[in-house]
Amino acid sequence: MSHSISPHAALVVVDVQPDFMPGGTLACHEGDAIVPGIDALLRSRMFSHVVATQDWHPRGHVSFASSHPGRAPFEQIDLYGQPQTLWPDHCVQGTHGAELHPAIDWSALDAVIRKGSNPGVDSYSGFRENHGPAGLRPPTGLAGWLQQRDVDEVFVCGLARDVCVLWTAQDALELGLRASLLWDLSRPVTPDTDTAIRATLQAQGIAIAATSELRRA
Ligand code: VGL
Ligand code: ZN
Repeated sequence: MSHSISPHAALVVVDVQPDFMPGGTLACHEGDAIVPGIDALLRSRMFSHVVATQDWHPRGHVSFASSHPGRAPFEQIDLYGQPQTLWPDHCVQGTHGAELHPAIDWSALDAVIRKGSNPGVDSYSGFRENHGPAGLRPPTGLAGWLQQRDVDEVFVCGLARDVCVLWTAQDALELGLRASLLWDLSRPVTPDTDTAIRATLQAQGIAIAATSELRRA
């Protein structure tokens, strides 16, 4: 299938940061393999709107296993009545691992949404925090940014395919946007999730797209 990129489509590049690369503190499987393709896609100027998200945690963030004595990375705890995976320390504000990846030319970026900066709440989706008072999950502003530009379709890529990329695409769909996940420009943090992720996307109506199928409108 070929996807023609309308002026009402946005590219959302999720969490392409050194800590999610091999050698980083929360490495995604082959995370570095997507870097040249994302660089080329940004340079192509194919999208009228380009947004990046940046995982941006303070030291001691609640999602870090190191903040919970006796707990190890990748264990789950109950947090505000919901499961929270505990991660290795990652994307600490101001560190090299938290930068937007230095091998990508980000000049085409229109906006950067930082997320996860609330010390007590995680934020997987680029659209809203994982929890909030009275069940109201605080929005990041991305929804309004897109809606005010008449965006009706998003293509989501980046890291991690099974966490922040997935949650961002799901929220886009919930907001009434058409959503596609650029499969070749994403990688998972947990290997062997590909089959389950594909099934989830298909069941929910999120398209699985390849960068090679993208065509200028
Ligand atoms: C992510 C786990 C923790 C992601 C961020 O970008 O997918 N995963 N923080
Ligand atoms: Zn994080």
